[in-house]
Amino acid sequence: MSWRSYILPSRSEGMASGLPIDPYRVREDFPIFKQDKGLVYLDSTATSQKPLQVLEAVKQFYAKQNANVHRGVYGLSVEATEEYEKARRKVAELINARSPREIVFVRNTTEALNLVAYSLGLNRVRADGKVVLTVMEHHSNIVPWQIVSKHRGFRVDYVPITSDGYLDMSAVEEKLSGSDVFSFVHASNVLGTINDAKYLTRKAHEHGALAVVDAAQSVPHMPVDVQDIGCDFMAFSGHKMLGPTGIGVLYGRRELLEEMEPFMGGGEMIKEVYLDRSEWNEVPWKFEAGTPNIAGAVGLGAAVDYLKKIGLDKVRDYEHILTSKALEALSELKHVKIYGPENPRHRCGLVAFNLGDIHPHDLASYLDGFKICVRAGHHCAMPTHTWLGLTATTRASFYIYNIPDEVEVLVDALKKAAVFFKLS
Ligand code: 7TS
Repeated sequence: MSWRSYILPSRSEGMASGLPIDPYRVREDFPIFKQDKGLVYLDSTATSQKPLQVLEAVKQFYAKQNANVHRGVYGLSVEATEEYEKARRKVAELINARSPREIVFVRNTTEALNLVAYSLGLNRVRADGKVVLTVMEHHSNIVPWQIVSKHRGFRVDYVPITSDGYLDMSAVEEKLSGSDVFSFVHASNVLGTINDAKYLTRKAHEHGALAVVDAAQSVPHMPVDVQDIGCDFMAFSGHKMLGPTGIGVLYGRRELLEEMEPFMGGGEMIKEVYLDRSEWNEVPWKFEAGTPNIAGAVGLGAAVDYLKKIGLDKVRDYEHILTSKALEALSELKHVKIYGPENPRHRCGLVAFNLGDIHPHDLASYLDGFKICVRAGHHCAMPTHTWLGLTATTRASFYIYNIPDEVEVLVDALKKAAVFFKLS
């Protein structure tokens, strides 16, 4: 592949005044941008890049504190356990959980949602009951419920989407009637729509349903307070918020976690094991079978520190600026069709679009020729695409290390693509 890379402006040329975040300062912490100065990374919705502080925390753990947790009485193991539990406290504080005991470490959002679907679906949802989802869910909040409903027989129903890309609020009451669980996405990874999690939780509770929030695209990008929202469960991934892959979080209200059956069995999650039965450990360890991703949790703790130092309100404000700029610039292009709400205040930091009839995979490959990384496909949200009447879109997404000029780089490359693919 021969790269026709854009030269991104240096800090002095490109520094826009008055931004909530100095992205040039942020970029200095991310080795990937030093290694490749022409890289235009617009795929943080899939996974974020990692700052030195996170890399260093993981390295330090393995170099100096590595031992298994909750097992040894020797000093090193106690130290490793302390580091692991410290990370849990940081995550609890980030989302304002009442206690670190409400934070379960898992692999990712997918595992967190499977845990909830299996534990609630096998034990709590009535066989003649109903689980309500929305049409804008990621597959990880659809497929586990479908699998479990096959065993139990409960119905799975969906809140539809309006033509302008919002949840159809007029349908919420009717869908929730007779339901046991309402599991919904906080911010859509395709439409960008930010749903009112507090309102939806209240509606779930009014109907006697538990509220589960898929916060994979919200916790990394905006202040999120589980007590204010009032939800029963919340799922998110470390790798989308500057942390390592293989570490994710399930927040659950303590009373509920205590009542629930575990999702996986094995070491760590038990108090006593007999040949005919076992007794579970206390929460959250009851849900953490086997050796966890200790270094991953430590890395996530460092990512939380990093984000808190910047301030998630600033992260949100900065992404709003980038998203507004992208929406404006893309909508001026002749062949571009943008999906999701028009108002950038109602969106998170991503824009899914199509350019004429160019297949998103062809477009993404063309853009890759300029070192522009965008995602193409159904983004693990096939029902959302079916609703759009499409099989695929191209998606650009932003984070704290993106600079406003990268929007222009994308727009310029899209203009070239229109010529290259001979759009009339
Ligand atoms: N929920 C939402 C809203 C997501 O965007 C994703 C990942 C997940 C759940 C699953 O997260 P995981 O960490 O368990 O994989 N979304 C995407 C995406 O849009 N492109 O790649 C992954």
